[in-house]
Amino acid sequence: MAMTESFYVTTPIYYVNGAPHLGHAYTTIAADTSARYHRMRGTPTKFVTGTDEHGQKIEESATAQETTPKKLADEISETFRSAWKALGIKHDDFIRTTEPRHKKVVADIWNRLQDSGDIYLGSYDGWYCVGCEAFYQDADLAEGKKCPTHEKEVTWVSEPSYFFRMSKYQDALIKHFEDNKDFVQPKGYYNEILSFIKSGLRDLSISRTTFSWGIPVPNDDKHVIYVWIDALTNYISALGGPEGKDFELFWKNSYHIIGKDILRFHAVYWPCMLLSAGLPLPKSIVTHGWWTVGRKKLSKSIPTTRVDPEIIAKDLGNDPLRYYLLREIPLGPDGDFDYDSLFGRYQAELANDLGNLLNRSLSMFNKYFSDVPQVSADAELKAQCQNASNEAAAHYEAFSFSKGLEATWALIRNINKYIDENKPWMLAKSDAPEDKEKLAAVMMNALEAIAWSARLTTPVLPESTAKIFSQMPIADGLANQWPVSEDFGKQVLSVGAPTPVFPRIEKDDKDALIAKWQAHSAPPAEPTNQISFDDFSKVEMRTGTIEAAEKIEKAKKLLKLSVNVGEAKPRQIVAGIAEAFAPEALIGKQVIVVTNLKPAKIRGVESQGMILAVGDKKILDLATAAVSCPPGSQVR
Ligand code: ME8
Repeated sequence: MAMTESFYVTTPIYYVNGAPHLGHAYTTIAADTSARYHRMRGTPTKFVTGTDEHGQKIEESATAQETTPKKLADEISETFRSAWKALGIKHDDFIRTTEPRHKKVVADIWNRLQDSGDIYLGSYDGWYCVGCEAFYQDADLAEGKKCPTHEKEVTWVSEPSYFFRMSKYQDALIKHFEDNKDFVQPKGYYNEILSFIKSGLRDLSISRTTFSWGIPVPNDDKHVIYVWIDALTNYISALGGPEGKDFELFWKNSYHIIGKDILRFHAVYWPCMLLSAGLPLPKSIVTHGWWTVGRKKLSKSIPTTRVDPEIIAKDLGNDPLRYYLLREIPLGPDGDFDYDSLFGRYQAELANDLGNLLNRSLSMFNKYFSDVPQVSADAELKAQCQNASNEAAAHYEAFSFSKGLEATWALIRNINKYIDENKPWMLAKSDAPEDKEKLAAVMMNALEAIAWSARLTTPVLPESTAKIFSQMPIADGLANQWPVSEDFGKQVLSVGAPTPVFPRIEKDDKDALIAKWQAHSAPPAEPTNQISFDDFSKVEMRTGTIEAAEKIEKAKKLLKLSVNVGEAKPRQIVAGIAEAFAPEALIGKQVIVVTNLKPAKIRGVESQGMILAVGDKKILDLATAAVSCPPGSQVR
């Protein structure tokens, strides 16, 4: 991608059926990183995220939670907003599909499709997955009529529906793919979706009548607009619609970052809608894989695999989490989240390679100098810096964050090597004037290169570079600009005392953090001791009066009682209360008896019920009623 006059990046707008997890954070962090990079290049940038609030799925979630869809949407939309705030995401807009500014544009798009003669009324009979909010053909379904993504049974839908003539755009879309090889990236996803389009596009059902939580179809409010038509339109309603000023500036350079689960909607439905509406297509659909935990997809609906990005970031910092997610896997394939690799990268790459480089350089500098000396640039180190910038820039522009970081870390390792080879600590011991000069040159070149590499990491590590530049202030404005050749030698203004930006984490602390995060993310344990009401109501309890009590031979703890429970004959009950009560103290006492317990022999004596006692280890009293009741009164 050449330098552009604008940059527009979006995340999917997330469903408000559950709080954000690491997967949502990943997409949002990726978009945030590319927006930060383009802002550093001085490109007018817009980064939009938001929430997808209509549809059957949200209506059903609201009903299940005994609330209204709007209340649920307000509440969960806010959890996304606050998660992004906590994670230091700097979006320019947060769009909600329940906002009037969005609904207006959705109606406009519908009318454009209609004006193109692409909407007709019919009826839809087929499978629907509420989880995906998607229609499925028989051939698409997994065994047992299950949705391939959610592995939940799909439902049969039969209702009147408006249809969109998507089939009409098959050829135009294939041509667009062929003319724009980066329309979907990475390449694997491009090929997959192109062959899907070539296999034939069907018309799409674009309205529903069996629920009401959605945007009504213009002029036919018995129908609500299919939630994906509604949701996809957010990308242009956030720009003020096709007539908006932002649309003109940004749309031509628009990039949708999404997960592979929603590729078809973005790479097939959305471009066909835009073709029909007479609008240009987005520049590219940037598709990533799934984060898994123990190879299981993270999901709002399968809580065992929920990993909470906020708690990790709170304990470890936002930047280490960003670094791990963007460095660990290239954008495209799936990746398995692993706490050990998170800490491994933290320790080796952040604490050692970068953190320690900064620490030791600042300490040495402060030991040897009080002012920043003027020196000339080391040509080789400067060239390495420039190359790293070029490489990292190309990778960030191609959304290859992992490679961008790799190029930056190659530079960081070279700076470490530069220091090791030039041994400033040896130069400092020498009184020779040329060694003094060399010491100044080595230290200043190292610090310039550190400042440079910190600037290259800024899109991914914005909070850490701010800390670095508070210890080693650089010339005005440069911290927020992508470094260019003439900056080298003019960055570092002064050198303060080092404070570790990535403090080392000892093994015990690491283990404690992992245990804490795992406990936090585990689903609340299902209580195993619960019984149902039906179970409880099987127990029959009545009041009784003890008429006789005696010890049982050779059984220290047992008494044999005769208890009147309102029947023709008193019950014989064996009770383990001999250590708490003398037999004579019990005569006439009112107790509560379980009367439908199967008779059992205890030490050879039949027991025809059980009396209820109070106390943990030691018996403190026998359960009774506070008032005197006729024997046999029911206890409920
Ligand atoms: O699909 N790994 O919303 P959604 C990586 N509302 N990314 C993941 C992920 C995982 N395990 N799980 C989710 C919707 N994501 C629609 C979008 S857009 C017009 C409408 C991320 O809440 C990934 O970006 O189900 C995925 O595409 C998105 O969350 C789905 O979020």
